Amino acid sequence: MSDNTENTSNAENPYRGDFPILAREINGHPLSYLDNAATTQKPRAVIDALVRFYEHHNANVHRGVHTLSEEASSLYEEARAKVAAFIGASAAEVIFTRGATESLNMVALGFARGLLRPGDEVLLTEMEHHSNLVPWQEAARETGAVTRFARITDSGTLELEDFAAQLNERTRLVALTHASNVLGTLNPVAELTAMAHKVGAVVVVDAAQTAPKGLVDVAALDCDFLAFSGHKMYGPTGIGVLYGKAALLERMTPAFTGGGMIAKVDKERASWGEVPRRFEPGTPPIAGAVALGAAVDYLQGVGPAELRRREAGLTAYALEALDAAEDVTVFGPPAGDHRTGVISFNLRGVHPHDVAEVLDETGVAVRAGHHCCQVLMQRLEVPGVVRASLGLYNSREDVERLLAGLNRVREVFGVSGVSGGEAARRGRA
Ligand code: 7TS
Repeated sequence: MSDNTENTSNAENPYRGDFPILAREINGHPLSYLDNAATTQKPRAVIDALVRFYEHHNANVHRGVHTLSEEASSLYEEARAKVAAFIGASAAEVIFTRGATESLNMVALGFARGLLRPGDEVLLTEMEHHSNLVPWQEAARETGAVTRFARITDSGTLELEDFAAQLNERTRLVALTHASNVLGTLNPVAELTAMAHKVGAVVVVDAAQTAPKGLVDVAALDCDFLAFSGHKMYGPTGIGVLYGKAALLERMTPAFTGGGMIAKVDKERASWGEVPRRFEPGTPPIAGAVALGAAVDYLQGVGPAELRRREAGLTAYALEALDAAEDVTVFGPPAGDHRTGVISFNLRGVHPHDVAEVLDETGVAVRAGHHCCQVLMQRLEVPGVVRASLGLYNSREDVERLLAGLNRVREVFGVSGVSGGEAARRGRA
């Protein structure tokens, strides 16, 4: 069992109290929120930043000379600087978007469509979220390029030899996830980027699942573009980030145009303003950006090492318990440095949605289904999986409530509930 690094009970978790929603009861039970890969809950500091902005500083940005507009503009730009520092970028390389999906689409629309020619290849992996798959599929379809998929192993890691074998002089773009939202697999992005750069490909990284863990350092990864969402990193919905290397952003065409992003407009044409605002037409999600800055402050207050240490310990604990149950199939790599706290599994004889529904009756929030990864579901040969994904405020109590909830599922559906440990004690394992 892992060392005593996690608090056993929710009451002892030093962060849980920062999140007001976690005081809620669900179906008469305390809430064990284990759906953090979908979205995280918000700490008081982030909620307060939103309220403070609207109560004291609200105005449009970069337009007025009045005091409020200047305050709003500087808060918005301060947030950009905080996000840039958080990922090791410069502020001019950080574009605020509505989320990871929009960020990836902006690159597909504004960069890939200009880059790809008939016969060119886009290399993806079998573990991509639809948001990092469909935009490339569409870009390929429109340009006559083809998409290829690097395979994954049976334990849910990327097959590095296959990735290497599929890279060739026709590979113009590689789009891959930093961590899988289903398997928890952490991909060796720095290594993969170096391989892709050797054949001259542009590398786009989906960091939706790793930004919340403080794992993104664009200088170390050396990727060309990188996308993530605020709402998965304890910030608000409706705000996200596209990072791009300065030279590539200069080459990218704005996918969306309008006010606030131009240098000059006449009846025939317009010229673009400076990067990054060239890619932020219209009124941006100002309050969201400011509150994302507060989320970054919060995460930096906790510290990436602490985030990782807590999650790794709790992940090992949960995986050990689930692996011990002979009627549970766990997908993804074993506990260790190469995975996050996203734990997907199926309970034999019960549909994933039924598992999630009964767990909800016990106050345990998990997600079930294909998790926007239908290519991965085909590879795993399952219609869907149950996913428990850990956040900063989870403790062993949440994992224990998940395990107890699974016993309830077994009771309700009349399926066997002998755990590996019990089976061994009874001499049946
Ligand atoms: N990429 C990955 C790896 C994701 O996990 C998600 C969202 C996205 C992209 C898209 O992010 P969005 O904020 O633009 O929607 N993943 C999930 C999930 O796993 N369950 O709900 C949303």
